[in-house]
Amino acid sequence: MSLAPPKPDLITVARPDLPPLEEFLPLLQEIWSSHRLTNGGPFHVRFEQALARYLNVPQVSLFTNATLALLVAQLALGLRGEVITTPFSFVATAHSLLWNQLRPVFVDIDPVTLCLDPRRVEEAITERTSAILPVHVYGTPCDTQRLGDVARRHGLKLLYDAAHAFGVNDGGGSLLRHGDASVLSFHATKVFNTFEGGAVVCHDAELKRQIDRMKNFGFAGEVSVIATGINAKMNEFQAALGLLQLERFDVTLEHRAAVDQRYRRSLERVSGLRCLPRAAVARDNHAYFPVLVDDSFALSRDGLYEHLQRHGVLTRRYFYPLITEFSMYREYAPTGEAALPVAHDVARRILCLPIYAELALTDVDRIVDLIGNA
Ligand code: T4K
Repeated sequence: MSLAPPKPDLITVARPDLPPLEEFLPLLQEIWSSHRLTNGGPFHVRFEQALARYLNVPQVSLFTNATLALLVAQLALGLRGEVITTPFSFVATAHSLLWNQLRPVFVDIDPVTLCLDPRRVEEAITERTSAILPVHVYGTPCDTQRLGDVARRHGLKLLYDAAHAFGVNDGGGSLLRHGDASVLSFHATKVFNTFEGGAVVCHDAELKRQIDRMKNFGFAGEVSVIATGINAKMNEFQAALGLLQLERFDVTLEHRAAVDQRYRRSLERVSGLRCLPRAAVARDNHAYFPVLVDDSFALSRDGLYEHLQRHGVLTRRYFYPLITEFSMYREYAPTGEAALPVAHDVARRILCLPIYAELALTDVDRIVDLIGNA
């Protein structure tokens, strides 16, 4: 399989991995012939089963995107009142709570993993808390053991936003086996894409049945609606692409790993810039390449962002501003001693460099040279 890139003028932070078009056309032909476009058609069935096998997880429910998957998973898990979550994420994590009339309680992150700090989680639990919603940021595992302990001791649901964590194996198996459920994103910018898409992974067949009903308007059979569900189904085009993407994912990861390794080696000579430590996992997915810009670096983080942009390299400040900085979350932002010092510091210094399977190592060298000469 060739991953040779058409040379883009600009280097963007992400670039969707796609199979050769000629491999997709026969699947489109099947869809055209069957006229089955959505509502759990044959590609949906095949992709759901193939995904469960590939990820080695018991239950998978496909979605049209991760935001709706988060929303439905929370409904199916029966969350109420307050949910403890992270301010250092894409805004969809918190938006899903507000759409469900749940109150986000933001606590600080761990300075090494940049995921929710379990100690801060435990301090924030009240009698109104029903769940914890951590994020495996950049595919780095949260402290799943301690979060699991906290959830068990306090009788809380544990729902992981695993939008970045497709294919990560933490040594004991898929990272997605932790908690009551995990939500994946297959958006174009993600390590595994189905144009747009997502999934809920869980252990329990009954929970999957509920989730499947909720993503299909609440239908339980042809003439029975048992809940106020929503339309969040994955269509046949997405599912057909997903089947092809699964076949190439291992190769995609090898290319990403090479990019990751090149950055790490070359950036060693640049002072004032720190790569995040490699996650201690059996299989990383190299979903992002974040660096922290220290005050000792020649430019501020925003200065470096602009410098690279002027040279055609479009980085992103994932995740700046913090979710708590957006107007609809200000009322939930903690103040005083609980005021999220680690998250604020990281959001001020973080920069995600381009990483994707087709990124040439010579382009990585060019990006590092641009950084080194800033
Ligand atoms: N939870 C977490 C933790 C998440 O990070 C996300 C999404 C979600 C939940 C919700 O998942 P979904 O509902 O989306 O499945 C992107 C994505 O839109 C978003 O999915 C993602 N997180 C977030 C981290 O990043 P933007 O605004 O940065 O995307 P955009 O359009 O600026 O794309 C970045 C670069 O990628 C572009 O400069 C060019 C390249 N690109 C992008 C697209 C869309 C392409 O080459 N082709 C494309 O089709 O948000």
